[in-house]
Parts: sequence; C-alpha cells; structure tokens
Amino acid sequence: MSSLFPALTDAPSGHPALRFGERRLTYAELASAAGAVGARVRGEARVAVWATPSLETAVAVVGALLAGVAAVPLNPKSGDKELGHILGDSAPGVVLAAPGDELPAALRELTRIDVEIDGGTNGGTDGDGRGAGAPVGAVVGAAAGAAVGDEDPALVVYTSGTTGPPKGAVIPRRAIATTLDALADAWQWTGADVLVHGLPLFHVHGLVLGILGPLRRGGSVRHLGRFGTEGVTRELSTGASMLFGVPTMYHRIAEALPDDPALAKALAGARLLVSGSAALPVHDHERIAAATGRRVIERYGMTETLMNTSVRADGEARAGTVGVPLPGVELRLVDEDGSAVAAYDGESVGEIQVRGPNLFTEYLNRPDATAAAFTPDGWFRTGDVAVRDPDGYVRIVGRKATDLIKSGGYKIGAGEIENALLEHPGVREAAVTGEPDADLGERIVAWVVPADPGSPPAEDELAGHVARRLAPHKRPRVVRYLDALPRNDMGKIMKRALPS
Ligand code: MCA
Ligand code: AMP
Repeated sequence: MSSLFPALTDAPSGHPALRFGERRLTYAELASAAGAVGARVRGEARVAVWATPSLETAVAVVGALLAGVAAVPLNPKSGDKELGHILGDSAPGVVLAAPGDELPAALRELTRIDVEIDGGTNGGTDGDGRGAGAPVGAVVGAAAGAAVGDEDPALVVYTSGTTGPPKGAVIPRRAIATTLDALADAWQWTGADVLVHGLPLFHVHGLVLGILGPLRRGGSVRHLGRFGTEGVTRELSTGASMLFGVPTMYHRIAEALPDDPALAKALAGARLLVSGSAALPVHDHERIAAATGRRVIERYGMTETLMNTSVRADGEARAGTVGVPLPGVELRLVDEDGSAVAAYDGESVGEIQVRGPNLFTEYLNRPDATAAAFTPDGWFRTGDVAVRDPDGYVRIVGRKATDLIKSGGYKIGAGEIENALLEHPGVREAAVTGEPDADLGERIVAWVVPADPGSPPAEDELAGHVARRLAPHKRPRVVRYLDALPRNDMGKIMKRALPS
C-alpha cells in the first residue's frame, strides 16, 4: 500500500515534525528514529507502547506503522486490573518505552525495547535538523514490513462499553489514511499547519488526529505535555496555527479568558480551533466567540469509526452542531423500529449509524461484540442519538446507553467501575451514574451500600481504589451512601430511581 507518511521521505529533511517541550525532531530525525524502531519490531503481530506524552511514544507508533506492526497504546496511569486485561487480550510481543521509564510489574515480563531518540546523532534537543547515518529512504525502507496491506491493523485502541472490561478496537491502516485525508479536506489542513495540543496519546483524539494527523500532512505538532492555557497562549503566539482539545479544555479556556488578554489574542490569531470527544456546551462556545471573535468548530468521531462529521473550515461554525458527514462517510439516523429517519427538520431523532472506509475492522477476540455493533448491511451502530438540520448539519442530542459516561472527554463504562467497587471489602452493593458537571461534562457518581453501615469506606478510599485498579480518570468524584439500591421485581437495579 502507499505510505501512511510520505513526508518521512519527501519533506525537506530539516522540516520540524514533532516538539514536546524543548525536545524536538525534524522529519529526517523522525525517519531515522522511527526507522530504527521499525527494524527492531518487524515481524511482530502487535507491540505495546507505553504511551506517555513524549517524543518516544510518537516515534514508537510511527516505527511500528512503518514496519506494518499494530501498536497497542497503553495509558501509563492504567491500574493493575485494566493493564492486566489489555495485556492478556492483546498479547503484545514486546513493549516499547522511553529509556528510563519505570514499567509496572505486569509489563516487566515482556521484552522491552527502549525507543532511542538520538541514535547517536543529536539527542533530540535543538539539533541541527539532520540525522547522521544512513540515508532516510534506506532507513525507512529497512523498517518496512513485507507486503503490508491497507486492511492490516495499525492500532488496537481499548474503549469502554457499558459492561465488562474495555474492548480492543482494531483500526486498520486504511481507516487512518482515509479519516486524516477527509479531515484535510474539511479543514484545509496542510503541511504548513502547526498543531498544538495537550491530549493523551493512548486514545484516537490525541494519537491519530493529534500526532499522526500532522505527520500525514507533512506539518508539525507541538505537544504541551499537559494541557494548560499558558502553553496554548505561548504556542499560538509563536507560530502554531491549530488547536485541538476536548470540551473540558475549552471550558477551562472560556473560564480563563476574562482575565487573560494574551490568551484571547492568541486564540484570535489561530487558523482553526477544533473541539471533539464530547459535546462542547453552547455557553462555552459563545463565551469563547465573544472574547476572541473566533468560533470553535466541532467534529464528531468514535474510537471505532475515527471521524464521521465535522464543521468545515469553509462552512458555518454553528454552536451545538457537529457539522456534516466527512467525504466518504455515509451517515443515517435510524428510529426505534429500525427505519431510517428521512426528515432533515431539526426535530426527528434517531440513532446515528455510519458506513465508510473510516470504520474499524473488529473488536479483538470479541466476534460477538463485533457482530452486535453492525447491522446486517454493514452500518455501524454508534449509540449516539441525533437530529439533522434542514441543511444537513448533525446535532447530537443524547446517547442510547445511560451506562456510558463521558467525563473530561473519556468514555467510561458504569459496569467496569461497579465491578471495581464491588471488589472493595467495604462495599456490599454499588451502582454508578453520570451527573452533569460544568468542567468535565459529566462526573462519575458512585452509589454505595456499605458492607458495614456503621463504618462505610471513605470517599477518598473508594476513589483511590478505582484509580489504582482501573485508571485515575475512572475514579468516582462523588460517593453517595445508601441502605439499599432501588431494584425492580426482577432484582435489577433501577438507576433512574436513585435520588438525585
Ligand atoms: C487525582 N489524581 C489521582 C487521584 N485523584 N490519581 C490517582 N488517584 C486518585 N485518587 C490525579 C490524576 O491522575 C491527575 O494527575 C490529577 O490528579 C488531576 O486529575 P483529574 O482532575 O482527573 O484530571 P484533570 O486535570 O481534571 O483532567 C482534565 C483533562 C483530562 C486534562 C481534560 O480529562 C483529559 O486529558 N481528557 C482528554 C480525554 C481524551 O483525550 N479523550 C479522547 C477519547 P495528572 O495531572 O498528573 O495527570 S475520545 C476519542 O478519541 C474519540 C475518537 C473522539 O471523538 O475524540
Ligand atoms: P470514544 O468511544 O471514547 O471514542 O468516544 C466516542 C463518543 O464520544 C461518541 O460516541 C460520542 O458520544 C462522543 N463524541 C465525540 N465527539 C463528539 C462531539 N463533537 N459532540 C458530542 N459527542 C461527541
């Protein structure tokens, strides 16, 4: 197949590719470092990547892709239970990590490959832009896997469902190429763009859009390490042209703007401000527009589908909508009876179903879940509920599953948190719900029946328990104690009957 990253061989060798703080790589240096990784992992079926927000993570993933090997990005804050599940399910041959990163016990049994950035050339900090050693084409060629095809897996990204442990969405190379090219069309995204963001690199948003996106265009990305408004101001004031973020980040920007004229100026000068992963509240959209004169554009995607719709750079950025289907993506709304909703009237609701080359292939080791996710004629059931405006703009109005919570842009299944809570000796029964939260969109609430009503486990104790077993972003932000959970005659917990 054609290369995912033509710029690795075609870009001017000194052209900047990646920057994380003061550490940076040109295209030539990236080709050299990623080529070396590719040469070492060639022949593996899957490799795990310890996905810290670092140059090494980007180099590891590009290296694996050069070799035609699927990368499984791991949240470096994953707890034991989550990590154990992902490793058991995806069975990576090796783990790629930055030299010096300390890995948890579960990963120490795997062969470790340290991602070397300098390759003996320039240490990755302010180099002269030219990697020494073999010519770029030769290095990239040496990494290339034999007969890598468009349908071959590029990534396995773990995503939560309503119940059970997260599922590994197998994302083929073709989906990455087509989604990034469709976004280039919608956003007029070119190699001249410089992207800034502070997103995590173990999900589609930060990794596929935020790292592989600029590299496919031959442009550059500056990663903030961790999101903050100062970093956004600094980078947008010094050459960055685009900002990607989740709504929580735009909420924090909206909160900061009244006292931060430099931030307002920086945002006003950006070419494109893009939000996704959850709904951007209209209030935050309008506050940013009022302070900067700029409208944030929203795009809508999923781990399984990559990107489905977007407001176009040359279209109208209307608050509360996710724009129109991207080139190549078929989108329909389907009502409760399974028939398509034809009306573009801004009122008729239906589940969004999509079809196109942007879709994943399967959930790893889960043919049951894969089959359930598609209709017989190949439409993917997103579970998101929407209406369409007369001009085709899609407005997401809800979700079919109440047991999926979106907090800070992370999708979190209530069932996996309930299971973790039930493993705590102080918990007899547990139910988890999401509640509206101005900052996080939704916050996780745990309803707990203590094993000993006289001494219930403390809120911090339960939050820490979930954070250690699963991941910190899955911890309950609020714990409410009850004598019993409301149940129906069948014994099923009635979450709607929980007091609010
Ligand atoms: C607090 N912390 C704890 C505990 N309490 N750690 C362990 N145990 C505890 N009990 C730590 C946290 O680990 C974190 O550490 C720090 O305290 C602050 O935590 P928190 O308040 O949760 O984080 P935050 O700063 O409020 O995070 C907000 C955020 C984050 C930055 C917006 O939610 C985020 O990065 N969201 C992005 C999600 C995303 O990329 N989603 C894309 C998936 P430390 O500060 O050191 O970390 S969706 C997708 O990909 C689809 C395709 C799409 O459409 O995009
Ligand atoms: P994930 O499974 O973590 O990839 O999250 C995908 C889900 O995020 C989608 O099914 C939507 O519910 C939600 N989502 C992503 N982008 C948007 C958006 N712009 N507006 C509303 N919801 C969104």
